[in-house]
Amino acid sequence: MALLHVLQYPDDRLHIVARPVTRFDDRLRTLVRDMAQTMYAAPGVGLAATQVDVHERLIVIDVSDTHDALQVFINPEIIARSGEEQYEQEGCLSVPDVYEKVKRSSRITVRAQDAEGRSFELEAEGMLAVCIQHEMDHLDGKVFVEYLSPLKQSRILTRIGKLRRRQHVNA
Ligand code: K1U
Ligand code: ZN
Repeated sequence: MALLHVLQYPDDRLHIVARPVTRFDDRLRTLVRDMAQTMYAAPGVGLAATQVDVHERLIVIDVSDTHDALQVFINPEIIARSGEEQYEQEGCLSVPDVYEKVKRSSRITVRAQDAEGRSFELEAEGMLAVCIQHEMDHLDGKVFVEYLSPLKQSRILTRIGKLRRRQHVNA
């Protein structure tokens, strides 16, 4: 198993639209394992392949308190949305230390495949629904801060720039 490098915003590679997974082979299962290990180590509750510079439609999620309920979604599609849209606080391993509210569907039905290529459907609400929508945005090249106002986005970019310069000086 291996820890993968997580791309940091702003990085143009975070805007690449991922292509469908077509081969359900050992390479894919190794990628799933490495992504899960990277997510748990971060720590985070989700990770999209885009964030580790692999532009294929694959996400891993574990929103359990016990970190033992890994969910893998390959070629995920939202096939139904219901309930009110709600603002929930989000974070992102590609945008460290930024937590902002984003409006999302409160209840979704997802169709996806598992690591063996078997198709399944799942209804999700709460944190799982938020996380699936956030990770699926990554597969479409969208980072959650892009839902925020231009002013907030520019403040975030300024803050990230200052942090990077400080890290560079201290390196
Ligand atoms: O970068 C990512 O896409 C992962 C992201 C997922 C997410 C979190 C919250 C709302 C929407 C999507 C994270 O995991 S950020 C880190 C985080 O939220 C967390 C870290 C440790 C414990 C609990 C949560
Ligand atoms: Zn993210």
